[in-house]
Amino acid sequence: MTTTETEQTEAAATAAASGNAATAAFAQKNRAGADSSQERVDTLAGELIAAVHDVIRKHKVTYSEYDALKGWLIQVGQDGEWPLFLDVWIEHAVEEVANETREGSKGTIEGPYYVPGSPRLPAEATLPKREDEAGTPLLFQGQVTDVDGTPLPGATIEMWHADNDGLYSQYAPGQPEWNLRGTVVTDDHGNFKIHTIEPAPYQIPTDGSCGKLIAAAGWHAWRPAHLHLKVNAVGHQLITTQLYFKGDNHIADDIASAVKPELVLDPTPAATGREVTYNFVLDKA
Ligand code: MBD
Ligand code: FE
Repeated sequence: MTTTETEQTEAAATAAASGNAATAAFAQKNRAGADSSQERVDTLAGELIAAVHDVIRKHKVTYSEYDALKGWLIQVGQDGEWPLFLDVWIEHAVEEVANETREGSKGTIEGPYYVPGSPRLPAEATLPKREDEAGTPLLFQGQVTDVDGTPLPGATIEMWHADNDGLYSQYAPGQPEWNLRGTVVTDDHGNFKIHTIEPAPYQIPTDGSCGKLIAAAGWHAWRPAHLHLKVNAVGHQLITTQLYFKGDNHIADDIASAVKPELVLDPTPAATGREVTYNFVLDKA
């Protein structure tokens, strides 16, 4: 490859590149305890397959439609887009069940672009960003408490979000490794102040299998702009969540069905950019 070709390849954010990176990252995930009993697999796999049969009979699915499905499923794997597909269209139901009895702050889906081990930062910090990072400056501040109101010093707030082009570091070319990713530790009063920029809305890559499905079905490919968070403290339940911005065009029709009214921020103008306060309440472990 010539230098020019290499640069062009590296400059393009493609579905296959982000998909394959998300697939490789998932392979590294600690999935201890991911096994299920034979009885459980029998029930879940059996009922899922029966549900597919029901759709086929109800809509009289043809052989050409069956072949289109087969080809598409094969292509999802080749594009590395199984993490994207599952997290966009399936994860929200798993999250709903998992957090049914949670009393504290609302959670929502993790999505495909979390990376563990982001740089550890003090209670007031600026997320790693490029010198010329585009986007409206955002001050995101608040307190982490227990459900009984006790402040939680030393709680960790892992934050990751897209840049002003809607792209995530480590899943698109051109960003430093930990760009817009950090782990902030709350102070003695459980407080934190995170300086970052407002992310842009995220569009599902249109050049891959998920994009092909979206186009074929006449859907749109957008998620509202969002901040991803994992908040945790010793003796408490980890919360995985996302926060959105009031007035965003896709609050009401997120392709990933992950917006909840409690998760919509309404930042106010600040000296530079905007600022917002949001408090996290953690359930006991
Ligand atoms: C994202 O950024 C995201 O958060 C989800 C859930 C799916 C695709 C891209
Ligand atoms: Fe996201």
